Amino acid sequence: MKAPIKVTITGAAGHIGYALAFRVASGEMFGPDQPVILRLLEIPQALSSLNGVGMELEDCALPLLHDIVLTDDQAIGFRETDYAILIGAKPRSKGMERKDLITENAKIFSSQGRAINDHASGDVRVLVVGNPANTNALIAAANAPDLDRTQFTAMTRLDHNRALGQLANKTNNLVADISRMTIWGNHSMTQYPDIGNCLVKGTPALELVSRDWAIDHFIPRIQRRGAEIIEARGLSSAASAADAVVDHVHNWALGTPEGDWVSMSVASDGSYGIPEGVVFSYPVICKDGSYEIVQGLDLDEFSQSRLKASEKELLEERAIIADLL
Ligand code: NAX
Repeated sequence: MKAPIKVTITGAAGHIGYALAFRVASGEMFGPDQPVILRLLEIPQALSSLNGVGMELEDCALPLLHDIVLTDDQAIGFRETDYAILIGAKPRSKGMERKDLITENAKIFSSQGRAINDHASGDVRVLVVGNPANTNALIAAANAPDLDRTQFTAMTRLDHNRALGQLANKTNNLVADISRMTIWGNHSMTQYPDIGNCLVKGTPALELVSRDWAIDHFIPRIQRRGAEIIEARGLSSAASAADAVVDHVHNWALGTPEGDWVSMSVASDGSYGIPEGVVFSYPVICKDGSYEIVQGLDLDEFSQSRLKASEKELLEERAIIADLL
């Protein structure tokens, strides 16, 4: 039997964490023959609730789950971990300014970046989900000097999957028929869901749907999908967010399908004119546990202006937390 993979989930008693832990433990993230050890990290006030999650995990009698660690101690939570999934974050409270949200969360992610640096496996891979996810990933990476910034990513896979769903509906196809979807930029309202390179059963998507539909309906719908879910459920996306975490890490660890790519927010290497280091969502191809940004895609004037808008927002966010970098 393979050696277990250690997976840390922060905020594991929260909505997304609760939806995620069972799926990781049942083998969906790393495959049906790969045991896992779960390290679930919470704040002290949530430990009772976290204990309940631990009990339920035990009660599932999952053969791949070799151990469960429940803790509010970062040194224990990140000890020798292979994958750190950072979900726990401060929610935006009523009347809170965006700047305050960024500053509050910056404290959490700088501290977790240091703890990952000091305690995790040297080969750890980090996925930041807690918002503002891209800037939190930048902060965590900046506080982990012994690790490479390519080990830190942020999640735009939920946006990517939402985009696949909407295009499949519109063209009366299955999501499995669609390839080369791209989310560019920040996980925020400035993100740019781009079907310019998409293929539907091998046909360019823009031969099947109009550019006007993409601009007037598709893009704003993906950008606002989170709000649409909250309006309908009275709660934010949790199951679909957990599903996107499974997809993101699964592809990163085990590779993307031949001929396709996925969207991941990664440290820019200057690709497509984005300043180096900014954590920006790109189309990426994953293989053997690493990723490469897809190069050479044509971006028309409209697309370039969308990338610039997201870049501007990310640079503004970076300026707010510059003292932590
Ligand atoms: P919840 O409020 O249900 O859960 C958050 C959990 O994190 C709580 O149990 C809390 O005790 C814990 N927590 C807070 N600070 C912590 C810390 N320092 N260490 C460990 N645990 C800590 O929120 P939930 O709905 O699960 O959402 C979590 C985060 O995901 C939010 O920031 C949310 O905005 C973000 N999202 C990001 C998405 C993305 O695509 N990148 C999509 C979904 C989601 O909106």
